[in-house]
Amino acid sequence: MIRGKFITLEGCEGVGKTTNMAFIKDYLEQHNISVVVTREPGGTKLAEKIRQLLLDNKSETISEQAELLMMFAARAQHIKHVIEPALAQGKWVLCDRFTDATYAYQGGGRNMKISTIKWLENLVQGTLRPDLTLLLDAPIEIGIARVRERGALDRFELEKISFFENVRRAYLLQAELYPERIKLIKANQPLIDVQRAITDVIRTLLGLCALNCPTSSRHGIVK
Ligand code: Z5A
Repeated sequence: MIRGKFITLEGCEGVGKTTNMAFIKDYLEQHNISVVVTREPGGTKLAEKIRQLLLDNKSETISEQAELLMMFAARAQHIKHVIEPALAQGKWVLCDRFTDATYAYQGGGRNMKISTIKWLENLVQGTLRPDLTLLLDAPIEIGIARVRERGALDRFELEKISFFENVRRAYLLQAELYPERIKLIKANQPLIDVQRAITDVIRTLLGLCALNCPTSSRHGIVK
């Protein structure tokens, strides 16, 4: 069985991650790829409970350390019960946020040590890293305005603009550090143009898969 690919979507609030998940899923399925769509924090019963605790803006104050550990506790469950089994079955996993979000929010936003995050990443993930990450990027004000239009704000969405500026900066640094894996998509353009840029990147990945694994062309992967 050929292992599936692991694709993650990242970016600050309101840049269009959720909107484009469905688009990417449809695009992959048109190429006869079986896709598992999931999200972080979340993806399993227990991890979704942790998500609720993390987003609740009425709970007791959550310490930075607790927040970081809860992200990785949820991730450990998600990897064991959803991500790894799907990849092993040859399915592709499309995940709304993953560990780049931890570098951005807990590292950039909360100013936690990168070495600590890296240590937890290695502990929880072993060698698992996304094959491709689409980083949707737009000026903070644009995403925040979109989210505010939607209504009630969660615990993260109540942070100050400076927090999100730091998050965005940390995301862009990740993209600089891992240019092979992280592809930057301009998200402050009409949706049709965002989706054209996403298609270009995914098509390249599909082409590479077909080259590295000639049998994959039988599954409809484009060359
Ligand atoms: N978090 C963390 O701290 N550490 C971690 O390790 C992880 C997560 C994994 C939950 O994430 C929180 O967890 C998150 C970070 C933290 N903090 N916050 N906030 P989430 O993914 O559930 O939350 P989110 O980023 O706020 O998601 P979102 O608000 O749903 O944003 P989005 O998915 O990127 O955007 P969207 O829902 O697709 O689009 C928003 C609106 O804009 C919607 O009305 C669209 O129709 C519209 N839209 C989208 N694209 C366009 C374009 N191109 N033009 C015009 N309008 C558009």
